[in-house]
Amino acid sequence: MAVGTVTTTRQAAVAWRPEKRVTAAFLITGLVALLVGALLGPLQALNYGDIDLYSRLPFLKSYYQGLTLHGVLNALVFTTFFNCGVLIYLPARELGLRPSVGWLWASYLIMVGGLAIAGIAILDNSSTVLYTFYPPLQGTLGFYLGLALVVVGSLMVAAEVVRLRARWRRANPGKATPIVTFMSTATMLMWALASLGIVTEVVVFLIPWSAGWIGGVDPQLARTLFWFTGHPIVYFWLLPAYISWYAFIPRQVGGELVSDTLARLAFLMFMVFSTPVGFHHQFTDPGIPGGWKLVHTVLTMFVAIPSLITAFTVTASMELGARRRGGRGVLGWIRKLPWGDGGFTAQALAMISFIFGGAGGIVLASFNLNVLVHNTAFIPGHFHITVGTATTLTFFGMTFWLIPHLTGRKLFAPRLALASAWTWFVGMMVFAVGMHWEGLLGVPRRAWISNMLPSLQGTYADAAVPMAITAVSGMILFVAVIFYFTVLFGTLFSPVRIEEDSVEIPFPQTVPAHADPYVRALDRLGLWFGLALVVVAVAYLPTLVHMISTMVPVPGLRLW
Ligand code: HAS
Ligand code: CU1
Repeated sequence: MAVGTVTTTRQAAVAWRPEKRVTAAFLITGLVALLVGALLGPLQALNYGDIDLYSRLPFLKSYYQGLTLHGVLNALVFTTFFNCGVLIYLPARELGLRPSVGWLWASYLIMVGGLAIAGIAILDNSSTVLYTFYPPLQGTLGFYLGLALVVVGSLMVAAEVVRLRARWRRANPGKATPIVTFMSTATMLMWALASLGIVTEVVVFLIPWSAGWIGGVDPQLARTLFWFTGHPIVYFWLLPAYISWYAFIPRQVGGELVSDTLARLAFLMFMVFSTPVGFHHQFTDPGIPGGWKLVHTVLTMFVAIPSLITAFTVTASMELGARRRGGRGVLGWIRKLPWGDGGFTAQALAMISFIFGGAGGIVLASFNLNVLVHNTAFIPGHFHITVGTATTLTFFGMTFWLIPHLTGRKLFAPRLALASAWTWFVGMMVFAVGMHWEGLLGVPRRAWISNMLPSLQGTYADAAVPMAITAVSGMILFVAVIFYFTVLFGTLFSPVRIEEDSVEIPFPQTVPAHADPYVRALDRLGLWFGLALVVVAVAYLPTLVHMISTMVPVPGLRLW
């Protein structure tokens, strides 16, 4: 396992125990949510293989209820909890500054309370509104309130990250923020800005509507506010993975981050360009002028640039490490990467999946290609190799060192950990092939096709091959889930104790030159945040103002 440069004495390790406990609580809660959500995944895949198990389940009423649970737990809950854990703990350790543990526990409890309230609303089938909860589909108050509490808790953690960096800066005037802290703060600031849409949608409209205080909601406005957050949230899922790729992977492969400056620039570009692009989810929505859709398309291409930067910087950093380990040849160096280490391999496979996920995203961002596949199985195909693999598999890789680090327990069955990474990767890639292919044949997303009316059966007969592929992928992923969670719980309950902090955080060795004028300019996060606000205001305000002034509120519908 890679080692870091942070000096860790036994005393220091013990002193950090309160922070470790709260971090572990965030991570484990997120991972348990993932486990429940992921166990429903194979049922979703079988539905696309025209095999209906949902009708036979005693505890779920429909495919749609299962899909709501799957989407909310995997996309919203797992990611938010996991991110809150790592985005506060890693900077705190990098800076050597203790965050307020009481504040973090309060944030955690608010989020868990929210999760419980929303969970009940989904499980009792009162809120089968899918993870995008578009009005006029109407869930119960508990669903919206619960999700709001999860967001509130995450913003409280964001505030603590910002506060931590401010404390460090006061004590270290003129110095550039260490890179993990820089990236974590930029990510949280991006999330704070991004969350304005969903907070407005839920607090101003959906909570009063579901409580019966207002009679209707304008679906168009609600969707627009949703996607204001719904696009940048995908970077909230991705950026903690990028932190690992930039800051930790180079050390784990024996290399170095080749450009600290480019890495920082990438994060700033995410802060500025992540939010003003939501219309690329609404190309087919009426009520948004074509010109503004075009602006969001152009800005979407801008937000792909930091990912392209990442692809080259991270590959170069890994190549450096592989060549130091004796790698030769144009591509021969790849063999010298530590493929026997599950922690590395999970993340390398995550990167490979993202080459395809990212390319698919760029296809989707083009208006004329988007209309061919919008609302088809192509879209879940895309997001299972972005959030489902690039993010999730990277998080798996991180847990293989982070959970032992936090809990002082030895990683259980490292070879099984490695196997879980490969099985997840293969399962998701096979799933993606099936779903993208089905999408091209017009198979819709979010459809209970395995339970269609007899008169409609056979509608998707020409998609039989990709549908079979999707069904098979569900089985592979089921095995991957068993493998990964055996490793996780095996570690958590392992009787084999190791010295705390003996698995160190693989912080990068390089520190930026403090006098470097570029790094100092990049370090002015407040200024960049201001710029982000301006860009978002320009991209959104004209359309939002018009929508608000022409609102057509409609009452709620319950179609399940
Ligand atoms: Fe997306 C829909 C466009 C990235 C997630 N996306 C979705 C939905 C989700 C999602 C969940 O424009 C569905 C929402 C719903 O339910 O309706 N997406 C993009 C674009 C990007 C993109 C342009 N998406 C993501 C990421 C996600 C995510 C990241 C989650 C984490 N997406 C769209 C559009 C839609 C959409 C449309 C709407 C579709 C519709 O009609 O509804 C870009 O950010 C992608 C840029 C990425 C790259 C790839 C860079 C590659 C890297 C890997 C490096 C590899 C290495 C290999 C180093 C250009 C960084 C090393 C080699 C070794 C040997 C190890
Ligand atoms: Cu998007």
